[in-house]
Amino acid sequence: MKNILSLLIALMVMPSFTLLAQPRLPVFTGKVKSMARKEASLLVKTENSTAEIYSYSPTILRIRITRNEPAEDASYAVIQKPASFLRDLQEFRDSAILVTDSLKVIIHRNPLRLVFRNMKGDVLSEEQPGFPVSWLGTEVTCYRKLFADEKFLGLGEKTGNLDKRGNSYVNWNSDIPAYKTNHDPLYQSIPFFIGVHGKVVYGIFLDNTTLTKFNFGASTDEQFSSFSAAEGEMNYYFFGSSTVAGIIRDYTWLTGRMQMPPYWSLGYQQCRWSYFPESQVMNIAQQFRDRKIPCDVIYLDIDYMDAYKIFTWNKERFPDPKGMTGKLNDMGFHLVTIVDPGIKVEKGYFAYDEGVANGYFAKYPNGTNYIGSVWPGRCHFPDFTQEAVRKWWGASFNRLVDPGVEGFWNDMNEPSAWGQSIPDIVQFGTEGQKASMTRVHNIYGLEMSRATFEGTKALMNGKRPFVLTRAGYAGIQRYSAVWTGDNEATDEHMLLSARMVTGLGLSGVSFTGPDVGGFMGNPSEELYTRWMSMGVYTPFFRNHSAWDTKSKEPWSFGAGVEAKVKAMIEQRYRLLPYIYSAFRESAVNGMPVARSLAIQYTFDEKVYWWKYQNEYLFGENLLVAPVSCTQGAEKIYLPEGGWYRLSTDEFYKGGAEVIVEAPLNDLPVFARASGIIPMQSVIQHTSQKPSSVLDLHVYNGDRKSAYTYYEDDGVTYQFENGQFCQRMITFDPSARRIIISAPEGSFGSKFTSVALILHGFRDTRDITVNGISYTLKMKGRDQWFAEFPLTGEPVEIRY
Ligand code: MIG
Repeated sequence: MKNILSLLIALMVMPSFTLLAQPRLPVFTGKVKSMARKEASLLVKTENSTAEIYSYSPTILRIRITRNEPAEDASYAVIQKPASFLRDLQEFRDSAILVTDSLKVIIHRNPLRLVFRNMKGDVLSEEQPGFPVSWLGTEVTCYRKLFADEKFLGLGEKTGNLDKRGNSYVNWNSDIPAYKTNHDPLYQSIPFFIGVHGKVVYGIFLDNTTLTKFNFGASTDEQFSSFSAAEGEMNYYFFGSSTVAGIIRDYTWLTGRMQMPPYWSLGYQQCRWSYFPESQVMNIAQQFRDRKIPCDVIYLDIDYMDAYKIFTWNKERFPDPKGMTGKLNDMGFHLVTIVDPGIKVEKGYFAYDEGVANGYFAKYPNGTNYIGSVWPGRCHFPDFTQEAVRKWWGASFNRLVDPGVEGFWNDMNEPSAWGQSIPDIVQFGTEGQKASMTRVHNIYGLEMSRATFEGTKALMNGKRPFVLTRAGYAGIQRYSAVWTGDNEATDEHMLLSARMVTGLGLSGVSFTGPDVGGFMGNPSEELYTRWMSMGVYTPFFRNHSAWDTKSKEPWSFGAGVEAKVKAMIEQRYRLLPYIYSAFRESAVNGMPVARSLAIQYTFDEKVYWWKYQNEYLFGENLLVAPVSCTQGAEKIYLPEGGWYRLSTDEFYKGGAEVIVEAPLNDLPVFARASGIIPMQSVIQHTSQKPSSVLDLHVYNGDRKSAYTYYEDDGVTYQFENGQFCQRMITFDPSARRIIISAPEGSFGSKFTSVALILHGFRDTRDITVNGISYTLKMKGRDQWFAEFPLTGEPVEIRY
């Protein structure tokens, strides 16, 4: 009776029945009724909505539209606040214009519809005439004009083409073992894309954690694109920087950037489901050292635990974890262990007892803890949206950190439970801040990774933890590296991985990679070899495979493959000074380590061609052209400029399609003309000191160039206090001069001299270094070098 009464009262005070009734037709924002200028925003009231346009920087705006008064303003992704970059509002009869130093927003009044222009007046993007923003039930959609030549990039970890035009995508973090190469959605939700048309670019980030959909002109007769969210606010950020790199810089300023990972995590990593017991782990480690194949990391998958209980060890398989990690560390290995979110329902298990006692688990609306089954059997799931839970989870890592684990692999955090359908009514949050699974699902992995990163960082006494995650949301780069889940040992997956990694890179996530060699199934010798060679040029280089597959360590395919793969991994270690500098760039300005050609060659049609879309830049000066393992030669595209084949120094003029040889031991990789690439001697692991000579490769070209070399201790956060070594290296061909600046920062470099290796400097046999003459020695077919000391002084080389 009481319930019926309260329902009646609720119905009477309800402003309209639209939310109760079955939605039949869309509701539009409607006509503008008022506009009010605030410090960092413009508030617009319309017939059916409240809209607010905020500025975050001259190139970053935010549009927030709600049916009712906006609710509390919170974001899991955004770490910045609005600031006053809006100039005065110009009001006209049918429209108004809001201006920053870089952008103009035309606000049409009937109906409310926004058009974004740059200062030159070019339209960057506009809401669809006739039907801009509308609701269908709780789902809110923004329709936008589709330009005839418009391309769509980004959206994070997606399958499909580099240009996502003509397709639609869904964001709902999903555990899809052995996913097909066109499957959607997968593990990550990054509702951010970059549009390219005419000579302009723009970016849009829909910051809504519910199920979101993006339609890039699929089935719309080429008229419009759209994006929508299942419930909550139409809340999108508009990026108006004039280059793709600028948009990525702005997006990663807004959602945060990667912190410098430990140097060892850039080395080669060996994983398998699962290495156990301890003797097997030690055997694998020993084989790397005996065979002199460089390797830094070994992984323990779920079988190291006692009955899959998180933060426990199986005492039979691993009787002395600390002793084992000690031995591994002595051999130059770092240990990474897996953690899953599911906490086994078992009285007496500390994580279960503590979680139940403190109310740390996700619940049904009646307050009982949700149970889903996963590896340990019946499990509860920590509510990572609560700070107290994140603290508790983070502190629990002492059971791994104390015995010496340094890397933490967050799996199954979509979250995944057997059946893959956790009910929507499962609730998170404390009183007053509760939210259902519909809103929490896509940020569960982000918040788990956050708890893991913050917790382990606090426990590791100033050392950098390495965190790896499968699921995530926009901003995941702040806490974790990402691997692309359960792929298969096929050529298609290997080539797709290039697009997934570069797609993540376009979306702010730089430290990424696939299971090299393929997780499911057994690669042929050829596929294994080719994929390992691609792994060298992948930010996260880890070989991993499922429990029912054959061994995939570098020696598992016989001596021939082993010799090739060993040489490849050695190349990875030679390149570490270059790779580390590229990571630094990601940490500083968000530029990904693996860069789609669309970042630098945005308006070159060929980079989007089906045949060339897998090519990417690895760091600033290397171009990688992935080739299937069945081909010994391939037609590739080299963008404008000049390119030297890394393995042969053969020169190619850019802006051309060329056929190149691609034997299994020589992936087509090219150094950019005028490019600078620092390298070092081969080491067996990153705790080993390379020779004190830094190999500085300079590739001749007609363009002036500058390269930033970066080094620090690779272990601690002391670089934040100035303990780093950064040098600007400039190459000026018209002045015939190379300058290595004096080091910035107080870190003493491992390198005390430089071997300057000149490529393509045909007639140069003598150089001067700070006025002293050196005669070059021959190194390779077209490589001449001289070695000289590197001190705290700048170095001027003339040739
Ligand atoms: O249900 O921990 O993607 O990398 O080896 C499978 C076992 C659970 C899925 C991960 C995979 C890992 C596996 N895990």
